[in-house]
Amino acid sequence: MSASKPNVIVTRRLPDVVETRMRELFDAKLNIDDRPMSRDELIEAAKTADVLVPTVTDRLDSGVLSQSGEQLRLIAQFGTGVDNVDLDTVRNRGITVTNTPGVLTEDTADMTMALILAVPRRLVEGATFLVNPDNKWAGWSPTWMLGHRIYGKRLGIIGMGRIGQAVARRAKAFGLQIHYHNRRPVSEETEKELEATYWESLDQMLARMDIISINCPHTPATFHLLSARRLGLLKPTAYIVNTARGEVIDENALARIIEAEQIAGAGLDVFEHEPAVNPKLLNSGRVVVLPHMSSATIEGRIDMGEKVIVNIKTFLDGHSPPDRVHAAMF
Ligand code: 8YV
Repeated sequence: MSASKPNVIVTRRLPDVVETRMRELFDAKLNIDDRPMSRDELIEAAKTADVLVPTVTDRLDSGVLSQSGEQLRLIAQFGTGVDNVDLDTVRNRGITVTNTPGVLTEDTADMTMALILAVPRRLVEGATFLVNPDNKWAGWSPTWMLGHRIYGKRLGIIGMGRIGQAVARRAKAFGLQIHYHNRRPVSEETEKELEATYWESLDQMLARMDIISINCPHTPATFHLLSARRLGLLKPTAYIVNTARGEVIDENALARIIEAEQIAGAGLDVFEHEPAVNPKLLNSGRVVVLPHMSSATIEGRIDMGEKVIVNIKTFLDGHSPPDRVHAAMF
């Protein structure tokens, strides 16, 4: 690495305060237009950067990373999920990867809870009805716009890490019964606090839940974890909420079962082929769709940027960065 300021390439526009600090500390190449980089531009960036700061929208697969320059030593992801980065290739090339865990936990859990409320209670349907000039509201009616109660229902959380637990805390306060599936049970203390029931068998849990929330990372092991077969285990009255990664659900299979009314509905913030969304999901009255915005708060994005800076600084100072990613974590 050169003795002058390190060459840090940031692939997307970040909050002003973060970019200002990056300019002070590094020879920062910023993306002021915020146009997502093409594959060729990513390859060029990997060839020239000392540090690369990508986001979820940058696919750093082995084809891109195998062309990286000798000087690329750190990929400081702006985000918690690192499924856009081929971790085998980075390990083989001795490149360190860091992420930004913790600072988007509460915001993501808030949005998950918002979807858990919005879908069964038909919130978007109701809100858009009134503002559509084609609709004439005839006034209150005892049988109109009826949704389903969430109080007392069973919530099955898939992935009981930081975000899963933050969802559980909120959901418990709303009177939901907490169930979860995870690689291993959480501590007894946490289970007690959340009054949570562990299901070793995902299949068995799915068949008994009223609402499913996906809160696990996307890894080779969780790709299409909710396969067509598993989606078929859900009760016809069940809802699915996904604020994690679209790839965890077989999106075509989900669209089919929604269309066939084999489940009651879904709340989706993430999609398998973003920014594309299966049109059947867009046009279904029983699905609430959001454009990947669960962590989209200005506070969260500034905290994420701060974490990226601390990870870069510590790494460049010769220390182990606080949020170093090990493949085994995912
Ligand atoms: C971010 C996320 O918006 O951090 C993550 O894993 O999914 C998001 O909330 C995005 O990934 C930033 O790269």
